This record gives sequence, structure tokens and C-alpha cells, in this order.
Amino acid sequence: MPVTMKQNDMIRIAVQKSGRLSEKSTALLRQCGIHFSNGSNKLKTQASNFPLEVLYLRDDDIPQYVHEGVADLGIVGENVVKEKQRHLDILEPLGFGKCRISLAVRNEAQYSGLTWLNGRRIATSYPVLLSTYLKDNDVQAEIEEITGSVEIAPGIGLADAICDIVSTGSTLLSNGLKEVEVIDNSEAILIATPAPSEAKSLLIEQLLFRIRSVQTAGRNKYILLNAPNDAVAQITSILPGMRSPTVIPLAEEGWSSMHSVVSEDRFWSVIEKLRNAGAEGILVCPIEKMIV
Ligand code: PRT
Ligand code: ZN
Repeated sequence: MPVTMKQNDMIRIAVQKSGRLSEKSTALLRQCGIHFSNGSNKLKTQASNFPLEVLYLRDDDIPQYVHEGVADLGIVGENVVKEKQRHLDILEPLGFGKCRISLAVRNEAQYSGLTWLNGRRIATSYPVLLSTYLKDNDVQAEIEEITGSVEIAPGIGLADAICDIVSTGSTLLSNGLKEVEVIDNSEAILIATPAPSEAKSLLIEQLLFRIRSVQTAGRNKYILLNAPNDAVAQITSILPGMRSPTVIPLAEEGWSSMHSVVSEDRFWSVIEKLRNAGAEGILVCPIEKMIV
């Protein structure tokens, strides 16, 4: 039976109100063509051109809101989802907010491997992630749960080691600490409530389709080049493309213009090969949306 949408059917997405993921989360929704005002001094805003409400929350609360169905979707760090242990559907990794969760000790420590941690104290805001890791690796250490400024704990004698988020490593460096083990990697992810209604599922699918189109576009570039006709076959074999490249004759006899799509990962190696095969006037453009 077809699902009928009622006028007031709507979904809610929870994003971080203010912090490392806020800007990129709202930017992603805007790239999906959704218009809404920003969350300054507001708990929620309603989109004007899609049946979506945006809730602005602390990141730690997002898994619970989505688990309970108060929000249907959420954008949050994978580390927070794992720590909160809520039953949620993970729909999509989003490619931003990348970091690792690592163990670090004082620079002077003679760290010799995981056994060094036996009988020692480790400060962290991620007790669940850490205790799972210690258990898996058969390490008996004491966990000191603290909520902020974990990196100062070894310096003030509160702990022998810390388990915290690291991205550039400069916070560890400036606190006289060295990273000794990476226990997990994380990035922002799109989560969903496990059992949405049928009408909501439809809206979630529509939004997910847009998000995937934006994500795919971001990972690819549109490439245009000129080539002598006798190089077209070889260049076609180099260009991966969505199907095969578009080939259009140039006004100049014996030359063609070729258009295709290249993934960001393969981009530089492909460009090199194209030049060697005789490609000229190579233009590379960003893609706004890509539907595969
Ligand atoms: O107020 P609210 O509770 O919503 O925010 P928050 O302060 O708890 O989180 P926030 O905004 O700091 O981080 C949100 C999410 O961003 C985290 O859950 C991670 O998934 C992700 N993320 C990515 C990071 C970092 N990179 C990061 N570098 N979260 C925190 N940090 C901190 C880290 O705790 C340490 O203090 O940055 C410092 C280390 O950075 P480097 O670059 O010096 O290594
Ligand atoms: Zn938080």
C-alpha cells in the first residue's frame, strides 16, 4: 500500500549547537538545498522548503534524543555514539570531524607497551571506550572519569596516562604528553532512530538521498580536456568516468574535447597519465551534486 504523507509529517534532525561539528553539520544540510535560520539563541528552527526541524543540542545528548525518537536523525561524532551505547541506526559516515581516541603518557615516562598501564591510573571522558579497550587487551588499570581538560591530569598527579581525542596532536605536545596507542578512530556520522514511522522513513530516505549526492559530489571532480583524436582511445582508458567520457569534436580539425568525472583519491595520478598521453588545456571543476 502506498504511504500517504500528511500535511504535518515532518522529521527532526539533531545537530551540535556550538562546537567542532556545528558549522559543518548545518553546512551539509544547506548544501542539500535546505533553508533554515542558524541556531544562535534557539533550541530549534524549522526549514522553509523541506519538512524538517533542526534541533540544536549538546553533542553528548544527541544519541539519547535520537534513540528515544525525540529527533529522527542526528549528526554526531562516532566516538560519542559508541560511548553512549544507545541502540541507533548508523546511516552514513560524513567525512568531517575526523579524530582518533588515543592513550598518552608524560614525555618522560618509559612507556614499554600496554603492560606498562597495569596498575596505573588513566584519566578520560570516555570510560566506556577505554574500559572496552583495556578489557580486550587484558590490561588492569584504574579509570578516572573526568569531564574536561583531561590533558592536565598527568601534570597535576591525578593520573599516569590519559585517553582522549587527538587530531593534530598539538594539545598533547603543549602539555608535555606523548601519544602511545590509538584505541579508535572517529568522524561525524548520521544516525537515525531505529524504528521511524513509514511516513518519516520516506522523508529520511529523501534527505539521505540528498546527503549522499552532496557527499559523492565532494569526493569527485569534473574534468575537461582537449586531446588529439589519435589519443582519444588511450585517454578513454585512463579516465574512469561514470560510464565513459563524453567526446565532442573541437572546431579545429583532428582534435576533441573530452569530459569526465574523476575521484579526488585518483586525481593526481590520473592527471599525470593524461598529460603523458597528450591531453592539453585540462580544466578541473567542483561538482555540486552527483547522482550515481
Ligand atoms: O558542548 P558540546 O558538549 O556539544 O561539545 P564538546 O565540547 O563535548 O565537543 P567538541 O565540540 O569539542 O567536539 C565535538 C566532536 O568533534 C567530538 O566528539 C569528536 O567527534 C570531534 N572532534 C574532532 C574533536 C576533535 N577533533 C578534537 N580535536 N573533539 C575534540 N577535540 C579536542 C580534544 O578533546 C583535545 O582537547 O581537541 C583537543 C585535541 O586537539 P589537537 O588538534 O590539539 O590534537
Ligand atoms: Zn560534549
